[in-house]
Amino acid sequence: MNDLRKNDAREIEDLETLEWLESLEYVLQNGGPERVRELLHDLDTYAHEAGVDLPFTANTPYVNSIPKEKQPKFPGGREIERRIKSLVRWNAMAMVVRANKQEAGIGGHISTYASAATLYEIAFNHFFKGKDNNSDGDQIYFQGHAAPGIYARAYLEGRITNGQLENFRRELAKGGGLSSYPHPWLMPKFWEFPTVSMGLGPIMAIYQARFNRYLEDRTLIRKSDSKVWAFLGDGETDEPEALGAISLASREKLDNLIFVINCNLQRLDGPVRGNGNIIQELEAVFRGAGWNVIKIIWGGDWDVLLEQDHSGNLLRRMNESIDGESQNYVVKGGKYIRDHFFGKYPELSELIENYSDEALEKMKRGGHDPEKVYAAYQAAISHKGAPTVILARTVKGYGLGEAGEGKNITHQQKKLNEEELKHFRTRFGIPISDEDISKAPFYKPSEDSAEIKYLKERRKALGGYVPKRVVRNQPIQTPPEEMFEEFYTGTEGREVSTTMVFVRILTKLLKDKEVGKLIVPIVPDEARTFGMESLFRQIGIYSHKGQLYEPVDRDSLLYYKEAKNGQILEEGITEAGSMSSFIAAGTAYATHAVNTIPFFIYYSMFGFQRIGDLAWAAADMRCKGFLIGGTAGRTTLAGEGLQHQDGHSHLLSYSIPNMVTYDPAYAYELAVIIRDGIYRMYEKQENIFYYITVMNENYEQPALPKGVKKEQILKGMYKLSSSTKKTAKLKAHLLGSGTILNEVIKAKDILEKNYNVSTDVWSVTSYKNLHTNALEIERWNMMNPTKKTKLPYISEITNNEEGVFVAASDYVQILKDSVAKYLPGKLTTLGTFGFGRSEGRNELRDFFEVDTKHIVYATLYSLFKEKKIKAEVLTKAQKDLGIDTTKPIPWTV
Ligand SMILES: Cc1ncc(C[n+]2csc(CCOP(=O)(O)OP(=O)(O)O)c2C)c(N)n1
Ligand SMILES: [Mg+2]
Repeated sequence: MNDLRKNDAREIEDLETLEWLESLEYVLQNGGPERVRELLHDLDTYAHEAGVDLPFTANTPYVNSIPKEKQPKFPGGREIERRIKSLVRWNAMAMVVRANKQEAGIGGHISTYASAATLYEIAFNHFFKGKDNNSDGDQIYFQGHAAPGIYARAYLEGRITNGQLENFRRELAKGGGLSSYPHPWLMPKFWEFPTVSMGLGPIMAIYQARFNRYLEDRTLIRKSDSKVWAFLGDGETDEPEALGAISLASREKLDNLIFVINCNLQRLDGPVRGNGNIIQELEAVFRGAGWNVIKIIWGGDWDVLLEQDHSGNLLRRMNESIDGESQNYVVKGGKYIRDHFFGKYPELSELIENYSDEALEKMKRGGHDPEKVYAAYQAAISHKGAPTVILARTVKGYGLGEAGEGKNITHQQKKLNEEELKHFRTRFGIPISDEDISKAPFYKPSEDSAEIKYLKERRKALGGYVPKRVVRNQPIQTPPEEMFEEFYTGTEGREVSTTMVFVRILTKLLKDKEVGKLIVPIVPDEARTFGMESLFRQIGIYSHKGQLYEPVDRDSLLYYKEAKNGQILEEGITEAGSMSSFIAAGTAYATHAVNTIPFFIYYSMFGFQRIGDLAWAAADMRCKGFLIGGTAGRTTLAGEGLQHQDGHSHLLSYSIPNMVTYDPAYAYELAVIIRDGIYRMYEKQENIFYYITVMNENYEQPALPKGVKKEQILKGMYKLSSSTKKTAKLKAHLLGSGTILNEVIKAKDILEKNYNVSTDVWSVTSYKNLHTNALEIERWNMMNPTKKTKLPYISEITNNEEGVFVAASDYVQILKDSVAKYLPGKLTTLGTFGFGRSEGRNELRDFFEVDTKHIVYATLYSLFKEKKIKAEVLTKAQKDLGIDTTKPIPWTV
């Protein structure tokens, strides 16, 4: 085809398009949107039948979801809100710049908040609900890196002092400072939700919204119109946790949940999708999952152009945009926009003929237009039956100008030179003189200024300042000792596992008048694994919809019962989701003033190793509750092998400072620990949470020995039995935990009978407790050299003992090594360092060298090293005990 004919064809096509569009417009005017929908559906069917393969798309065009005609009237004062926002912008920028002047490299982020200012300010002035008058308010997950803006607003509100602002990122400075990011642990009266480890905010927000429903359905709180808001970055959505649970939110129809994704099209290094379009991509993902999606892409000034464009080319051009190119429109200015965006089609060049380059440059992205943002939020809070996501297009580093607006380096920008500061000041109209500008001073108008008055009035009308963490719960009464007494008496010959004991304790707690309704059992599709299926029927599985079907096992006693007031959170196979539920339930004492007590039971191997960062976030949030690591221990879980056998979760739990950790062996230990846990967390209101391992090995559960104090069990170690062999020359102390305590007891018998070693047995319930207590005492001694030296608990109880010490457990050696120096004799440690194996229990214990014979042998070797016995005894023992000295090193194979 020659060029002339090509042009003709193009013209005809354009004409054809125009005719179709005009017809559609006619139908829209006369028949309304419903008729348009019908018609398009029929066209679609017709094309399909004619063999035209229309590609599936979950996308709508790249325009605002709410057309101008549907925008509600903006109720606020545009001008005053703009001024307030400018002040927040300035102070947020100044706090980062000043902090980096004081100490280079202290960090901080300017550009994230700069892009999100309108998104936050509209919410602060019109939507976020506070907690005044004992209301629960909204739960707001602020984007971690936007923290400077949130502080800057609190500064204007009079909640944060000049000094604190000055000490941003200097928390140890005199007078106190501000934490870099939202950390309730560090600022417990301010921040509620830690969000800076990206991806955790969104998933926690989803489960928070669902837990709010759970509390309502179980009548633990009143129904309210509280919302959960999660603000996140567009780059953040690449985290699997960010989008991994979105279908739960739509399935559960969580219309109390709003995601606001700040689509500044950039992350740290560069564009989120240079060659694509992140807004369209996210739209498809969320729409596909059943969310209500609201896009705010273009500011109001674009509406004028859209109305004037009859060629359809503006929409076409918008749809063609890829993000890498859009970024150029920010960085390269008006001329570039004219040439490259509008210049592609002659009709579009014509359309903007009367616009100056500067005017083109100033045309806003939707996320910077208060009226568009307001309209989106209004639509979101009124939407029924599905969660809403708002995809707001913004400019990263908005307002920074040459200093980094839209540039790839903008995320890391922390310093502004004098010219850049002046530019910022002038652009946002901050009354700071040229002389003062280089210092980047904070600026706050007087209390009776229109700005401060307006901002305070708005927050008052909305129920008080946010963010704000308030703890309003009343302590509860710990269940009485009698409830636990059956566990102190032993099972009298009956063999049961500590998992079964745990389930029995849980069942009793659930029946308790006081705490029963507060217990929240959480399982990631493992209730049957842990023998908890009787609870299905007894307390029901929570489902907002109730049970719409007859379960196949309806005739059985333990049928799968779902109910609106069900108590179990059966999360399905999502440890991250279950942990998020645990966090929502374990922090409800603060969020809702309800003392819910979560018990999250899971395969211990799929705990910290899998969701360690969420456990860290829980710790930061002062979360309470019990994490129960089931099928724990590297050698108790026969057959399962490398991916299932856990010998190190206790080591991982060491790393969480406020986590109390136990590896109990017996029913009475477990009962004492759980009761004390409830007491410490919910009566004494300590900011701790628990990790307890339970095992699936059956054995007789002994009675609480006379003379053993519960307090010793809690401190982490007590003497289980003293040797009756008082005259023997050789002395040993065996320390055992969990199921391996049974191996230790068998070892004692052999040592006493065959080797004439007087042997005492100690049960160690928590190496972590012993270790942290020792650290504390040693530190005290060091700080108080003139005072009487104190003894760590472990030293105190072993002080007068003689002989060698051997410790064995189903966990890695280093746990036991952590207490070695506090014992009066040499400690030999046996543990399970290495990859698990598919094998039987006995073979595994032999492989890892934690079985009876290895404990006996290690004890003899220790006595030999102390020169208490001869080498020949060892050589003989190897043979008698069946120690294979040529076997491979367990952690190398
Ligand atoms: C889990 C995790 N990984 C990496 C980081 C480091 N990090 C901080 S901000 C950032 C880029 C954020 O981009 P985006 O989510 O788009 O937010 P924006 O600042 O653009 O609003 C990165 C990689 C982090 N905070 N958390
Ligand atoms: Mg971004």
